Amino acid sequence: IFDADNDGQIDKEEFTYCWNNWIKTIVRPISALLVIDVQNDFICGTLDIRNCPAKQNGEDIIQPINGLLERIEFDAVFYSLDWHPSDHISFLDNIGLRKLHASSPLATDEAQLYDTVVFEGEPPMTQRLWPRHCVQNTWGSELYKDLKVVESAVKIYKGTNPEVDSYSAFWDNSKLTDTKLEAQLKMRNITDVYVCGVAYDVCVGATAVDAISSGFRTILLDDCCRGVDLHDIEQTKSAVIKNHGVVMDSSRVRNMVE
Ligand code: VGL
Ligand code: ZN
Repeated sequence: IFDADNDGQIDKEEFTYCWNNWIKTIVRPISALLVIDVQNDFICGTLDIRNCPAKQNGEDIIQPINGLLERIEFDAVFYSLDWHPSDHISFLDNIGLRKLHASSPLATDEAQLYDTVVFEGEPPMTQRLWPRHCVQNTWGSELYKDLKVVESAVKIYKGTNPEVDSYSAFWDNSKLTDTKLEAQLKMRNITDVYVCGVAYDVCVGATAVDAISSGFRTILLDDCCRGVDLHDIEQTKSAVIKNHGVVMDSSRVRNMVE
């Protein structure tokens, strides 16, 4: 904006007028917060991340996430829930229910928690094995009790197909079925997606990478995430940065309205 009456400067009043009357309409980001899998089982239940290699504590993210929800007016808030049937493929104790493929690095009686095996299928299915967690309609699958849940929020359920795991809140791991999250975001004209939750290097990372692929400006909120493995957490951050996403702390998030 060039103002010939004022040495090319525009004064604050004029800028405010322009911002309120048309710039904002054109360029204001429309933002959504995605809160990924902040459920009892990951914070204090069967897949408590305090027992995972990184020894992080999921409880640490509750205050920063609640603070963000109190301080910032997001245009939309989504909570994803890992929502498995009892016979889900990712549970170590279900390994006997399915046949392993010849290419599996481990046999049925060798596989341990967190190991990766390959199940038979078309195509064969690579799967990491987890303790039984987030079984539909159990205490473990409920959102953690101290997490603030905003009224207008939308819940996204994932991992409901027993035969395929689903880390991203957008797609299952085979990219066969989507959760309708992308359609919900596009329907609301969302441009910017803020991502937080657990596990940093599993579901949060997969969701952030898919958000970038779907064309959203994507901000990963580092202090609002806790994960399984320190090396994988570093890889998650690098992948987001390499794909032109942003990794930052929630203290730097500002309201864009007014
Ligand atoms: C998750 C492992 C298995 C997660 C879900 O929410 O990050 N991790 N299922
Ligand atoms: Zn799961």
